[in-house]
Amino acid sequence: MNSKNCLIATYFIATVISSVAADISGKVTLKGTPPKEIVVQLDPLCGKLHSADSKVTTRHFVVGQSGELADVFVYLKSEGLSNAPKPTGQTAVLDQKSCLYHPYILGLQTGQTLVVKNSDPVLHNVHPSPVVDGNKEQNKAQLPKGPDLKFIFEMEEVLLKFKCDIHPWMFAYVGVLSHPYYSVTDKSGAYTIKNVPPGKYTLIALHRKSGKPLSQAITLGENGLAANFTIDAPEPLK
Ligand SMILES: [Cu+2]
Repeated sequence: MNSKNCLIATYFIATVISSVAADISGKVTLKGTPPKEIVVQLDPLCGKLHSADSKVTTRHFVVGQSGELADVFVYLKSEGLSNAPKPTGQTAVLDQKSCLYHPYILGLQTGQTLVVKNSDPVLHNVHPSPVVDGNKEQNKAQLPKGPDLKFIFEMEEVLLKFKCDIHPWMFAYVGVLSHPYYSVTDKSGAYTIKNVPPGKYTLIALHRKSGKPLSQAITLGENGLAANFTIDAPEPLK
């Protein structure tokens, strides 16, 4: 093989290797009875956006009939992932609807744009409150159905709190990671982390109100992997 062909072959092999990727998926279940949610006292403007007979509560434990636990942030520990792909230009979206943030928990990559929308006929105040140096605290008013706001964070922070200073019940939490390998469980407790290169990792499941995150050492092959977690409900306060 001459040097030119050798170079082409090397490029081809490198491309094939880097294109092998697999999914990590599974379910998260809550064991035990979650604490009762607290009814939120809305102000009159936000109250009008909900039907009179519906009660708005905190969203700490969103649990299905068989313990399926939503809003668990499942992600890979960043060790060994310094060569992970950078954000592709696709944005993440956080919306304000009926005076609540949607979603409640979401993931974001460092350097990726988070678009915050206001779908409400109500003024909101978007106040990301990071605690990690290098992530900027900001506080921006957003007019009723006003233009989108955009935020970028440069440092990992799990979880970074968003709040609204006008409506003290409004919170969202953003898992900011330096790589794109994260997911949030849906109402069936299911998550999928897509297109991960094969390797050894630490997989972490974090539910904001359940104490310590759980972790599993995993070895991901080309065929993907299933990994489930069971999270204990916190002990009731005595
Ligand atoms: Cu608000």
